[in-house]
Amino acid sequence: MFRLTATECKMRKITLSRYLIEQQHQGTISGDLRLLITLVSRAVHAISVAVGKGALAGVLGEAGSDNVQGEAQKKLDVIANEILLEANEWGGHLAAMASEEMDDPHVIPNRYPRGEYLLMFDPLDGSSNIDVNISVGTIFSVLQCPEGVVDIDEKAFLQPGTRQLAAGYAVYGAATLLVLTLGNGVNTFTLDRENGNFVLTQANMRIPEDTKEFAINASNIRWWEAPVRRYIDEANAGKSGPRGKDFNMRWVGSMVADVHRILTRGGVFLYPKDTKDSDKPGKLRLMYEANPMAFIVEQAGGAASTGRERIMEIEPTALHQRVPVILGSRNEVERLVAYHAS
Ligand code: AHM
Ligand code: MG
Repeated sequence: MFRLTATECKMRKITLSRYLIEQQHQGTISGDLRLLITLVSRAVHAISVAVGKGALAGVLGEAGSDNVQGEAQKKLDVIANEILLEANEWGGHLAAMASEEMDDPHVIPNRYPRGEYLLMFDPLDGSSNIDVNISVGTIFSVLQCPEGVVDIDEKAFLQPGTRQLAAGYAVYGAATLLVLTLGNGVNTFTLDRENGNFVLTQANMRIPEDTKEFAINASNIRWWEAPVRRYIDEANAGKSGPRGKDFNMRWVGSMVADVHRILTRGGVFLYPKDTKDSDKPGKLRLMYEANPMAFIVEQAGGAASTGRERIMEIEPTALHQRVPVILGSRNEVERLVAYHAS
């Protein structure tokens, strides 16, 4: 496993293309998986341009439609979804795609060659932040299409997160970042806006095991279950409480931004099960939010759980199913799991 400082990365100018070619030579990925990640990165670049133009391109505001979860779609949700579909449809590497913004999977049309991979994405995560100019992102996950499946439907996608071959997210923030795991560590690439290249800027990222920072939407406190309430109460008690240290809290409201902070300096992110709506065991979606983030966090030495089970081991039952999410610094996640067990 290689470790480079930011300066070394800059000096060596390892582009995403070069990184992927080297991974292919080492046998980590196939040529088709390399193409898939390359095309996703092109889509990320295009979405970054659209997000960056904002009101100038008339892309802010509501689309006037709802997605399958009954949430109002933003114009940029729809645009980002289209960009990802178009970028990935023709390459011959995919069997189908699924998205937060589409009720059913999009099977590759007959006019294009069909490949062996399945791509899932949340095209614009945190899109409620888009109109107020706060970071948003894209999350994606890659699975193998089960052998022998010809008529692809939702069932082909219902595989546990442990089967993911690659996962990543983009953050459209002050800089546009692409964070990627191919199952052998986590690397961050920064978009060089002058030439369109993604350049490796943080290699082999590791999440500190301990933290003094948590991320949760505290306005939901009245619906939290006892273990979560206990954890947050103890953290808020600070130095004189059972944890013996003061904690800080951050909540961007875009999972990509909150997770990226945790990947960079540690912390724990919670969107836990609560009693607000008994039909929803959490807010975040398993297949294209929780699983890819869990894969990345585990690859960086962190942990990801619902509080009751490891996220990546959940046997999915529906494409758009929701799950509780607790992820980040390993020791804090383990503490929360222990609180749930007791
Ligand atoms: P989205 O995919 O529709 O944008 O919803 C997911 C987002 C996450 O990015 C974020 O962590 C969470 O919803 C914020 O929820 P809340 O507004 O309840 O704080
Ligand atoms: Mg989302």
